Amino acid sequence: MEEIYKTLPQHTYSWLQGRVTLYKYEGSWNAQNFPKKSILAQSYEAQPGDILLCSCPKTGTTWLKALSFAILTRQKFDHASSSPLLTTFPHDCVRFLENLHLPKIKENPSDLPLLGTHLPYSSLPKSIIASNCKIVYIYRNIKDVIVSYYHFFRQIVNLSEENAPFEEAFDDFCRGISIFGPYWDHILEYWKASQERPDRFLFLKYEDLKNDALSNVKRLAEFIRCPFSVEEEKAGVLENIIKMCSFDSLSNLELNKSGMYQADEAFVLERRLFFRKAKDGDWENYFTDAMNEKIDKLIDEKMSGTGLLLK
Ligand code: PAP
Repeated sequence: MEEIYKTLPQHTYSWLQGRVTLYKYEGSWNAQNFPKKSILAQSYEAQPGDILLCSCPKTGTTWLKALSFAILTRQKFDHASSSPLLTTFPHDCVRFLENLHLPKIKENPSDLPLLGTHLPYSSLPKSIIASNCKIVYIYRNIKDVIVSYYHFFRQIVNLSEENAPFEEAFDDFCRGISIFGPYWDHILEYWKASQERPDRFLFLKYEDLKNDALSNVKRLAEFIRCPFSVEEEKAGVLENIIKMCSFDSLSNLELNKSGMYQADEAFVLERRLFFRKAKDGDWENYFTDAMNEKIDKLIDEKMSGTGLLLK
């Protein structure tokens, strides 16, 4: 690994007072330990029924994990009283593929064939690419992702907004220098793969999930081979899942307000950092007109013709 690091392009975030350095490996930026995690993940042997929840950070990963977990376990647990989501952090209910080499922090409560990953499509284990496993990809308006990303990392290194200039964070993100970024490349790799095998992919947009949870959660359940029956719909099972996995419910659980999440060998994070505001359009409180124009232009260039809307 030492030899690999020496050859990688590096970038130190000055907006985080130099406390975080990213390395570019296989076309995407990440923390120093990432190449090792990516290499270890390659040994994963895909199982026929695997479902992979894929995303760039800060685009709705925690929410998608909670929803998918609740959908698949709804026969087994009562959502109001016994769901593991009431006692276990969503990222411990559904583990990250790139962390499977770590000892289990908490037993996956039902050993579901469900995994999350932030890995770019081109870095997925070859066995997954070659398999028929289902891939759900969540993405979000880039402007809100930038703001969410900024606060997450600023808080991880304990900096106030005054000491972490947002403009610099914005510029780095627009240069593509973000964890698992460039953000648009992450999306486009999955998108291109989905054009070749549409049956394997479901693309969900964070904002659509918020604006029309009912039909999007139904789509998700159908895609992951666990559709709601007419009886379940009549009995309000769908609504109950949406409510239990909502930002208000999850962020108010004591377990998510306090306590720590072991993100990897070296990195322990406060769980509360995964639940900030969950507000669409928070970017308006941070962007200048010039920033807004710059990002609109960038996204027009990167995404034109794809049919995906990142603004
Ligand atoms: P991760 O990739 O580090 O796990 P991720 O869950 O993708 O992060 O994104 C966190 C964002 O989702 C936060 O957005 P914000 O900074 O704009 O507030 C977080 O608040 C939001 N979020 C977390 N849980 C939910 C939920 N249940 N419903 C909607 N949004 C949520």
